[in-house]
Order: sequence, then structure tokens, then C-alpha cells
Amino acid sequence: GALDVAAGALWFREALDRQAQAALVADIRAVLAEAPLFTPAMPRTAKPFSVRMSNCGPLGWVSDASGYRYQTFHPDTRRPWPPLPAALLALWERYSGFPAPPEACLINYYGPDARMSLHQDRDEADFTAPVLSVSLGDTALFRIGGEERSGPTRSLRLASGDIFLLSGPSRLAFHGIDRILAGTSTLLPEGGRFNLTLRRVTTA
Ligand code: MD5
Ligand code: FE
Repeated sequence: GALDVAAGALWFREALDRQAQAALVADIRAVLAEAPLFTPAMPRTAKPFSVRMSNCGPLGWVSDASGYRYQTFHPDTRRPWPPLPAALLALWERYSGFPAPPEACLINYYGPDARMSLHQDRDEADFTAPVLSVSLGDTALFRIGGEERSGPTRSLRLASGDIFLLSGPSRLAFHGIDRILAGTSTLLPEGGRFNLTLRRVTTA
């Protein structure tokens, strides 16, 4: 059963068995062959992220000196994002409870020293739609708070095969990845962690 970790946030631990995880990794590697990981940069300062990213689906999230945005094409190759793999659409249907399909899947890759500072996801037009996260590879120390940056936070260990659903009030919760626990999974030969987030971007 799911754990209710914050208002509207559901944590499905070990939702995916090893075979399902390996199948998703194969899907992601096929996406990355067409849309390689890129290094996003912070708006204004252009400071590079430690996390590398790609996307699949009609829209993809990018960040560079001009700002954060969703766009239809890869920032380096300028080609359209590859389609969403069927297995990811099936996970959205099973877990999201939302009637319209996802429009974007952001693929985050964390090497052993990558992290993501506390932030809110606010670049989507429809906050009534949930965000569905899938963790693959090394365990991440994930922090989640409330809708105010200064509020209390909780730390959770997101492991390979875990699914995390953010809906309701938790959709605008501050959250981040404090660190990756290297060597905690054998799923990825290169080590590190993939996180996939399925999202609506426009209003359905
Ligand atoms: C990750 N990704 O593990 C993290 C957390 C991101 C991002 O934060 O924006 O790509 S995935 C869980 C998550 C996603 C969206 C919202 C919330 C959590 N939340 O409001 O707590 O790569
Ligand atoms: Fe986020």
C-alpha cells in the first residue's frame, strides 16, 4: 500500500520489480540515443546544474540563461523530443488518477555528486494535475516540505523502483535531492540515478 507522506503525496515503495525497472531503463536508453542528456544552466547566472537532463513526450523542460520553460525540441540537437514510451503511459494511467495523458517526461540523471536544491515545480499551467516520479538506480536522499520555503521538511530515501505521486497541496511543496547514496543499486552499470517525472504542462 501507499504511504501518505505529506498532504496529497503518496509514496509507493518498491512499486516496480527488477524486471520492470530494467525494461524502463532500456526505454530510457533508447530515448537518450535520440535525445542525449544535456547540462541545464541556471537562469541569469548560467551556472550549470550538477544534474543532467533529457525529455520525452510532446514537451520537455529546459533551463538556460534565458530562464526555465517547456519547449517541443532538444536544446542542443534542436530535434523534437522522442515519444513517451508505452510503459510510462501505462504507469500514469495506473497511478495518476488524472483523465488526460502526460505531456512531458523529464529525465534527470544524477551522478554520485549531483544534487538538486530545494525548489517548487511551477512552470506548468495546471497545478491540479499531479506529478508522477519514478526512481531508478542508486537511492536518493529526498527532502520535502510544505508550500513555504521556510517551513519544516522531511527526508525520505527514494530507492530504485519507488513511485512518488504529488497531487493536491503537495503539488506545490518545496522539495529537492540532498544527495545520492552511491553503490546502493546494481540496476545501472555506470552507477548513479535516473528520476523520471511525468507531467501535464497545459490545461487539459
Ligand atoms: C528528482 N526531481 O528526484 C526530483 C524529485 C524535478 C525534481 O524535483 O523537478 O525534476 S522527483 C519528486 C517530485 C517531483 C515534483 C514535485 C515534487 C516532487 N514535489 O512537489 O514534492 O529528480
Ligand atoms: Fe521538482
